[in-house]
Amino acid sequence: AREGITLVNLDAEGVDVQFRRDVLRGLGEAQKAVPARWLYDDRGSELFEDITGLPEYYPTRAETEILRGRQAEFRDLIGAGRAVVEFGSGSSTKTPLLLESIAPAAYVPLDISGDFLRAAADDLAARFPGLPVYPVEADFMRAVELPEAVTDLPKLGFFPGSTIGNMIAPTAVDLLRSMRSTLGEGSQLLIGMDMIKDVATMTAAYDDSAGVTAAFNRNLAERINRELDGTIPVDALRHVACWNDDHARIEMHLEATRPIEFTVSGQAFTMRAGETIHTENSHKFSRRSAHLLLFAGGWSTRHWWHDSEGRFSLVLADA
Ligand code: AVJ
Repeated sequence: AREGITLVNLDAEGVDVQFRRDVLRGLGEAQKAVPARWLYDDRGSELFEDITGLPEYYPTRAETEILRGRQAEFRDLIGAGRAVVEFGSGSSTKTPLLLESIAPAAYVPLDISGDFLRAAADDLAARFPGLPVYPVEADFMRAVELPEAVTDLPKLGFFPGSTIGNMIAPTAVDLLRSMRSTLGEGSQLLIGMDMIKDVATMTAAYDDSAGVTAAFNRNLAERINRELDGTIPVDALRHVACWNDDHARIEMHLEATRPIEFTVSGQAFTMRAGETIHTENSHKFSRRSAHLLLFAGGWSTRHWWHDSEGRFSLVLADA
């Protein structure tokens, strides 16, 4: 982490001030909305892990299929000896598949949460004895100074999971540009992007029959009640996942099933029946829109891989 930057800011009562600010501001807007990052507390991260195993949630399986099936091609196009810089603390299945295919010189996971980061880094170091691992606690939405040990190595950025799809275009472009400054001239980026497909498949992935995604979404309201002294009647909030065709994205909302009133940190709010809180966007891409977004962010696409059903892409791009 860079000096002088506090990643999590707690007030005297131990309340995350950024969380409170985002929630109070977001609930005050005409279309109520809370930034999606707040879905991922411990419980939310646990529920997301469960989501990745659901029959309807194809992205994780599709991306893993590519990482498993194309290892020889990664070796040819990326080559050995790079420092792999992962944006996010890494997944126990995806990251090893990449590392074992390209024989990197170092692994640098970047994450805003030190706890997840260190756990994932220890895990990885144990699986790859001899691979130097340099975890960096940082907000990768801004340019990050990498450890000195990797400055002279060529870099490969790794950003799987179509996490880029959570951002609206201007934020995504800012991030891609930050990644480019973090990684430097001559670097490569391997990025997962979920593709536009039939609406039923996309919608089902965010509205599973077991109700795990609904629990994940509702956990945000529970978290507000837990951490911000909220009185939201969570039982009056229904999980909604819908396709927004103009923006090519799945949106998650929490919809009031009846008129409700509640307080958060002492501030009063009301919702009409049918009114929603917008909780997440998950943008889907065509080859053209993906190429355009990457290009706007300073990256030229070099190679595309997709799974056997054409649902998900891994894109290799050059700085
Ligand atoms: C982890 C952000 C990529 O958008 O598909 C899954 C999150 N939300 N189900 C996605 C998510 C609901 C996921 N990302």
